[in-house]
Amino acid sequence: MSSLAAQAKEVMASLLPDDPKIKDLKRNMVHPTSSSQMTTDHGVKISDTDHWLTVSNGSNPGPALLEDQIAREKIMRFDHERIPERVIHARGAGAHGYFRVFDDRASKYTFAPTLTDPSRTTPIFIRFSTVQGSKGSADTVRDVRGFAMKMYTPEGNWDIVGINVPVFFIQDAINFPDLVHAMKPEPHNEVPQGQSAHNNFWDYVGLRPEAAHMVMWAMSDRTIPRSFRMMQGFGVNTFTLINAKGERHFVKFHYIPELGVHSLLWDEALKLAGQDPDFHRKDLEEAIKSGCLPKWTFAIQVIAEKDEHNFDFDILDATKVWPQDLVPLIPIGECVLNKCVDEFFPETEQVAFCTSHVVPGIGFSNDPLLQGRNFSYFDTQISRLGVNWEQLPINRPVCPVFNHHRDGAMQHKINKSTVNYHPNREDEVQPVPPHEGGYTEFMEKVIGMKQRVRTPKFQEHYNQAQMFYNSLKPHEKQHIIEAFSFELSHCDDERVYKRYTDLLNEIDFDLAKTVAMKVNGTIPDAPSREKYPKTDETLSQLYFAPKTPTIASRRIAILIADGFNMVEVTAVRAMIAGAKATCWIIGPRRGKIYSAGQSIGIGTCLVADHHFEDQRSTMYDAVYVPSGVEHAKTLKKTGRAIHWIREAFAHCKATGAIGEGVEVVKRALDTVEGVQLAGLRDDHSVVSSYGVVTAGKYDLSSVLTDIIKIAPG
Ligand code: HDE
Repeated sequence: MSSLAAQAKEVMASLLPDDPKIKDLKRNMVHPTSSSQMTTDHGVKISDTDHWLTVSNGSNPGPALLEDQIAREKIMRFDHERIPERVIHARGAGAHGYFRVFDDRASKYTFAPTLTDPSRTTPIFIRFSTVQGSKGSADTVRDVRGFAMKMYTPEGNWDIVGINVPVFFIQDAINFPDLVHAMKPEPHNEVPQGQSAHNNFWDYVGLRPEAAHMVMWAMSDRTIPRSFRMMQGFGVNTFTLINAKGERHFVKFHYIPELGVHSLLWDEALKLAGQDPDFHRKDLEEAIKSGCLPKWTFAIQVIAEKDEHNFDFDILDATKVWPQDLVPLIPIGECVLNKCVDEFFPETEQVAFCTSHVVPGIGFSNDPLLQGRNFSYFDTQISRLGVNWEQLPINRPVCPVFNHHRDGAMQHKINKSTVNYHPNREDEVQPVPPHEGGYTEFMEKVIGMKQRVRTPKFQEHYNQAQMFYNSLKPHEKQHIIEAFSFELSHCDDERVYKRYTDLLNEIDFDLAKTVAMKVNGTIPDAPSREKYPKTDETLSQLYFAPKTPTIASRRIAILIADGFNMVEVTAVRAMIAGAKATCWIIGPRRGKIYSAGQSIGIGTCLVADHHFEDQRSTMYDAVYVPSGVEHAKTLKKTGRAIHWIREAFAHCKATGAIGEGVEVVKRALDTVEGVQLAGLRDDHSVVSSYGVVTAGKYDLSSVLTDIIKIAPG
């Protein structure tokens, strides 16, 4: 077992025994072994599972008999394996973990012990998802990612059903079915899958300008994340916190990834969607299993009730962020994922979230999107999983559940009681007063006329879209321009792409002009409105880069062929492991690759994990080519190996080479202007150009020193 895996096992072992949710799930676990005997669902042992009962003369097959209850059961169970996939967020991956607060700093705002008691470790389950694509679509498509967390608290389950951007497309829940219909594959031909690049989506958002801000986020690098582990998370809607004095604050929830926020390039994302459609779910599993536990700081933004109207936007409008210079982030705790699911369907597929599931100390606001969500989630779980969905192992709370709800499909509880109503003569199952922990709504004075209305501040749509764009770095802006150019070029209805390029001019003149020129849209003559002056540096994903740069959990490919330098590769691998990255040997074939000075078939070798064709540079974060005369000669002649290096370079990945390896990299990049590689030299100096790091030589003594310094144990 690798040292990282051992470390991970240790971390998990230290955490899991006390984890009440994992203990709870164990009640339903079955552990089949080689001595487990096969039975029907009603428990009768089965002697033959391979041959349908037939009438046969022994030499020709005869008719199959319907009386074969064993075959019938097997086929019928299979026929009914599928349940409806989620109407949106169908494709996802999840993991278990825990949440802890640093101290009681949030007690100023809430009395919820989960957010205030540092001695408490709350089990969590997080499911990440894409939105548009169906269950079998690819992971790396351009799409917002779901970021839904269930906390199993002693006061009941609390779900924060968030995403990886801070705003949403619409303000009022009544528009949601239209939005989703427009975004999903078109009704006449069910095209496209896992993409928003089509007429209906751009038609809808062009006619609904409140979507402008979120569309900017959707076209940014945020929607092509490198990993679920490298995404920020946002609760988006405005909730409320209630403290022990009965005071209420508005709150937004945030997650900040320990590893920083990182994205793929669009070309990588496109290629990965075909080369490895499971890239993100595999990444999550690989990180947890190798001991690089995904971790986020959990933070809140709070606004006192009295300050609700002090902003130029409505704080209950989900298309707006609360700029952090006005409402600072308060880090209060951390979320860590430490256990992969044991079986996908009962855990990741059956987990079901509800925004309406909050615990005492946390409440809702009049955010019109949230109000609608509070209805929709419970409702959709009934159609997906049945009315007793909260009894499913992954969804059931770790605290006692008693009430007078009864029956329904798949009821698992057997209430030993003669009464199932309240009040009852036995005083059984009574409501709990607030001071003993019963949930109570905040008393709020509400005066108004019953009407369908969008209040004035909800009618301003472009200020924050501009603020977002103007807060980005030049390369982030360039990526947005390219994303719009890609998406609108996929729309072939002139009304659609012309209207959207018109709308872009409300956000930025240059953006609108450049995109319009690219997609044959409406080229503006002048900006259609004044620039909104505000910027917020925290909107750029670079803002959340870790203070100390790290390669932890990154995937590094070492390209080798027979004749490579074993001592050097051993040293580099040890260094990579020491830095908690993972290292993969890629060679001309999977299996043994022999080092310099060895005859092929005998002597020291490394086992290549993959060959150049079965994996691509897109699946790795960096590439390294060691020294070795024969090895370099082979790689220089191998088109796919040369392509690996070129492609990695084009995707701005770090590329390293030593000794003769430099010649290989030079060969790959010889047509790239501006990249001057040092080539073979006698010294040990390191030269870096455009992310390509080369060294003339790596001498044995320093290699050994490095191994000793880094090798674990
Ligand atoms: Fe959802 N959303 N949503 N949504 N949503 C669902 O519930 C809905 C919204 C989000 O991993 C559905 O169980 C309405 C905002 C995530 O299981 C459904 C409205 C945000 C997930 C539903 C919204 C989200 C869902 C489909 C507008 C970000 C996946 C399956 C009022 C803050 C959760 C399901 C998982 C799933 C309804 C808007 C996030 C139909 C009506 C805003 C992460 O109930």
